[in-house]
Amino acid sequence: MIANDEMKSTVWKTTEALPLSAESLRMLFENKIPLIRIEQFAAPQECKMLVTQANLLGFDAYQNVNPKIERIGITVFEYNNIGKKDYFQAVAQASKEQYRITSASFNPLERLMATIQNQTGATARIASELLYGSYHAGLTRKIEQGTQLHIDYAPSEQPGWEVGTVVAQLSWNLYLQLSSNNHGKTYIYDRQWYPGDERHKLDSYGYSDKVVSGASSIVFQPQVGDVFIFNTRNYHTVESTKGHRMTFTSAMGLLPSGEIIFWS
Ligand SMILES: O=C(O)CCC(=O)C(=O)O
Ligand SMILES: [Fe+2]
Repeated sequence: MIANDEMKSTVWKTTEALPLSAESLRMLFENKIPLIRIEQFAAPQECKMLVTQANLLGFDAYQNVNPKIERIGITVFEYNNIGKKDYFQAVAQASKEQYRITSASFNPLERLMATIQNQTGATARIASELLYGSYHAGLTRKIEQGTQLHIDYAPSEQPGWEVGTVVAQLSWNLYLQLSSNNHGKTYIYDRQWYPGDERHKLDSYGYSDKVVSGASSIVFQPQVGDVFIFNTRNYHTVESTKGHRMTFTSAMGLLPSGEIIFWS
């Protein structure tokens, strides 16, 4: 039982990004470290080809999100309002679009799942439900005007979905295109979401700065080709960029069984 706000913060044992291993992944799920970095996960040319294909296909903006975020692919976040059945009906089309991007270069999700299985021994698979089948996993996303302070945590946001049964949730981003070394940084706070925080929610996804008052934070500046993984139950925010900022990303969660599932 959490007694007060103070106990919710300052739990990280380091402020450094660690390389991927069974141990670092466990500590990230347990929120004992802020960040895992996989350097040179993809070659610059591989990233460039993904960017070209994504721009050819064209992006849609997230619904009900300000400032604007663009993406190719579908999200459980948006289908919360539309309906679960509709999400699963849209999965096939979303996979087709993803294939049009990745077939010209490589599939970052498949590479990440293989890397995780090889380096940690965990079972990694795309999330699925008995009744509906496979989730969609993998967004090509442009966050160029920044984000609000937010969390991504299916147990609170998608309680009626199988992804809502994860015991911890992370996000991984492969940085495909960045414009400037001084903008578009990502901030992560040493402060996780608790149900009482809902009184500080501002709109469809943003929270007031009050929830992180007094909490320490880390900031990272990605390079093209890097993967960064962090715990999205922790409050986080992305700065605006002058120019382009494109990533390939999905959510990943730990099931009580120890399996790691991926979805968007
Ligand atoms: O683009 C980023 O650096 C992080 C975006 C984000 O909010 C997430 O992956 O959950
Ligand atoms: Fe996020």
